[in-house]
Amino acid sequence: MARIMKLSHTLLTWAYLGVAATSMTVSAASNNANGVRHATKTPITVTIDAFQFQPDKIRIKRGQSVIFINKDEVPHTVTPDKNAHFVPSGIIKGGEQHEVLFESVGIQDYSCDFHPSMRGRVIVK
Ligand SMILES: [Cu+2]
Repeated sequence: MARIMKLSHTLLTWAYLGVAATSMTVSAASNNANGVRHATKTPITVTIDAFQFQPDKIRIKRGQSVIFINKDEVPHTVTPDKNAHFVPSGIIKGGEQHEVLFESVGIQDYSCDFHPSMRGRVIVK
């Protein structure tokens, strides 16, 4: 009997850890600027700083999202190239952020509408 109690305690502990991990993931995803939550995995952060995407090349999994944080004072966009597949960010004002969900595998290149030399790449597996 004692052995069973100990086993169930272990299971409960794992269940609790599972819940904690899940709520951490949810709170990370809820950082989305517009409050919409789609991502099934913990988002990755890309900073826009001094007219550069940092890092400008990342690898993620399908269904994962990227939060672009604009640390500049001017607006930027994350706009897919013609052969890329994700929803354009629209204008991200200075000091604001935007979450982009990547649902298609492959190389997803993007640039800023206002500053075409600002380019980045997301490799989705
Ligand atoms: Cu820009």
